[in-house]
Amino acid sequence: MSDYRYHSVEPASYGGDYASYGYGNNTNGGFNGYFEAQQKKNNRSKRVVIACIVAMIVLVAVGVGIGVGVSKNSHHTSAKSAESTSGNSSVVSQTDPNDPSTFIKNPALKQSFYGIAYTPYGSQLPNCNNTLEEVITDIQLLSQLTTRIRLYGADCNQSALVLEAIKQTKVDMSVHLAVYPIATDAGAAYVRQRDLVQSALQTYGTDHVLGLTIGNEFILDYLSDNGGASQDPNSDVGNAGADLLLMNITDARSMLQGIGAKIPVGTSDAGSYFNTKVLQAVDFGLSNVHPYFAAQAIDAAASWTLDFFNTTNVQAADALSNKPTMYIAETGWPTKSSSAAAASDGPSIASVENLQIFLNTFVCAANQQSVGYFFFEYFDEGWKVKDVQFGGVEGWWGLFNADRTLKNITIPDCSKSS
Ligand SMILES: *[C@@H]1O[C@H](CO)[C@@H](O)[C@H](O)[C@H]1NC(C)=O
Ligand SMILES: *[C@@H]1O[C@H](CO)[C@@H](O)[C@H](O)[C@H]1NC(C)=O
Ligand SMILES: *[C@@H]1O[C@H](CO)[C@@H](O)[C@H](O)[C@H]1NC(C)=O
Ligand SMILES: *[C@@H]1O[C@H](CO)[C@@H](O)[C@H](O)[C@H]1NC(C)=O
Ligand SMILES: *[C@@H]1O[C@H](CO)[C@@H](O)[C@H](O)[C@H]1NC(C)=O
Ligand SMILES: CC(=O)N[C@H]1CO[C@H](CO)[C@@H](O)[C@@H]1O
Repeated sequence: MSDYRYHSVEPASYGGDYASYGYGNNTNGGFNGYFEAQQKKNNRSKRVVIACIVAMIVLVAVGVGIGVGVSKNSHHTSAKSAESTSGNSSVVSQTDPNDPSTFIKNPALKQSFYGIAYTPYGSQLPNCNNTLEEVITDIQLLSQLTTRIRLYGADCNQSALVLEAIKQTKVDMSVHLAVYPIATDAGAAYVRQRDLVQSALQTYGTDHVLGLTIGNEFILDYLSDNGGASQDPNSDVGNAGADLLLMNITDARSMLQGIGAKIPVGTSDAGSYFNTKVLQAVDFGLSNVHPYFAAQAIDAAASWTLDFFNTTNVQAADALSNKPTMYIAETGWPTKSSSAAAASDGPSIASVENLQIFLNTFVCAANQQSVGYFFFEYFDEGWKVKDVQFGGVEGWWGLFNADRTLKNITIPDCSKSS
């Protein structure tokens, strides 16, 4: 069973395989990797639109921030370089407005999550409209839910912003830094982000760094762009993609060695897309496992996720001599959709009630089974939310809304049992 899934070659066989769990007739192919691949292509073509919207939102946000006297003087120019600053006091209160470590905890938040997936708002080229203020607010909130977060890339100085926010909030938080290489840019994205990671590590050290992830769905994307996502990750095409990724993994290791940073190096991919050569070269693998895209009904979602991860990812990694540690890179449940058509995937239905059920059934069970996971995700990604055209469920996976208010959910309380 695990081999079948791990080596599946046709979208139909994924659908069929998921159907073997009792949820057949999956209308869109039942295959999260393929779905994500399509979404990404759309995303790329919409980048300019997104950038404009993000710029607009941040402009408004900064305006409001000044209006309510949230922060210190000259907010505009100090936003990205301030030595000491504070978060958004309309979301998180601080007893000392100038000391982010004095934030007041929200009793509704419980430190029950192994980890949470996080991208600081606006951390996207070309605009880089992220701010330390916003990252501080995020870290204040995230630290009440978990002690671990993962990033997806390093553009727009996000590694340093996160490490600076951890420093100023003085919270118990560690981060998987990441580099998001692109197979078709001759290594430009890789080098740009590697250098940002290096600089952040040189400034902040590794005390709050769990590891460095090279690649986000690199093999899935490579297959999608070179013949289709239905190909085996260990096919010739998959191995050609792996050779590219391996160059960057090797380079990242020598960068880390060069600065004396002893942290593990890994990669992240969709659950069925781990190439064996890549797994043999990493210390850890982060696997996206999405019951929603696998057309799971909510009542089966948590057990399906844990079983898929165990049989497909953990067992494949255990069979290798280097035995990379596997984590769930993303799992979660969307609360709504920007289009009615995407609001369900077979028996999977996007709703707040179903997110609550997934939280209730997944979080404490995964903790008890010692499964390392990064819940997807911290908040709704506002810049995607605005684009109803390609939106679907993409922008609606947050525990928090885009404005950082908690959704109508109860956070499970099982921190002591993990
Ligand atoms: C602070 O949070 C409020 C409420 O979520 C939001 O409306 C406002 O834009 C935020 N301000 C900044 C500067 O992020
Ligand atoms: C990156 O962020 C850190 C922390 O806020 C800051 O000290 C540094 O100046 C920033 N670098 C760039 C290039 O923006
Ligand atoms: C990173 O990988 C790309 C291919 O994706 C390759 O062209 C580039 O040379 C690599 N760079 C380094 C420094 O490893
Ligand atoms: C994972 O799979 C192995 C082999 O089938 C099994 O022995 C183990 O109990 C499973 N672990 C969990 C947590 O399901
Ligand atoms: C919040 O969720 C609860 C439980 O599902 C429900 O009874 C209540 O109506 C919801 N409140 C809002 C404002 O949606
Ligand atoms: C609000 C804000 O800071 N907007 C900026 C987004 O990024 C572009 C490009 O750097 C700037 O021109 C905007 O001012």
